[in-house]
Amino acid sequence: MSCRRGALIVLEGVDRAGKTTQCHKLVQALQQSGRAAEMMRFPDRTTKIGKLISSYLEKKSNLEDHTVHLLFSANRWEMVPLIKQKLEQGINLVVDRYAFSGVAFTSAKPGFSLEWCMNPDVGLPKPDLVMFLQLNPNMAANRGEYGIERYETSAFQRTVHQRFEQLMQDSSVNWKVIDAARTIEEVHKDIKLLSEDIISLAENQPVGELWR
Ligand code: NYM
Repeated sequence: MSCRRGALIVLEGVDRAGKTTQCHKLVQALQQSGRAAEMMRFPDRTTKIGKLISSYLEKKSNLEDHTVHLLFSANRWEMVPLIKQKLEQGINLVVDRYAFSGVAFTSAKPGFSLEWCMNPDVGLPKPDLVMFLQLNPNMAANRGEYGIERYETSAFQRTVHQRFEQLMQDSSVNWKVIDAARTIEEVHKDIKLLSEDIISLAENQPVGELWR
């Protein structure tokens, strides 16, 4: 492989933390500075599996809790060939949610351990950087009414936040916590700097395997 690989950069956080806005701004900023960059998001609702997930989230269908967890994971695995291909082509991928959301949301349901939830995602391409947009769930709720999709309640989001805190104790993942309570531009500045640093570091290293 002659060309330098792209970096896999993930943004995580509870709903309303501003992930999607920041992903778009980061892709734009990287492109403007002459770097190849593309955005991806999970769930990717456009695939067959993604459509099942979307219908579940919109409460148009019911799925058993383990089953939907595995579908979210399968929705990431089905994108792995594309992820690897883009990274090898030198394209930096900015990803809106990844396996961490998968684990945080399912393990917020009763009876699901972190360990069980992590298993299906073990071995996914490992992000070079995971930025957690930290926003206390009360502030997130103040950003306006939650939507009508599944999981969009303050109580559930508080538990999700606790699960993210547990996941962030794992030092095998390159977590960076970003204070998301500031203005869009302030948050963006931090995200851009951290991303530029990791892009330079990652280009000479192979892509790792998550949680392995
Ligand atoms: N979600 C997202 C999960 O429950 N498991 C996952 O693996 C992923 C990636 O889907 N409330 C949840 C978190 C969100 C919802 O996300 C849809 P978005 O970013 O609103 O489309």
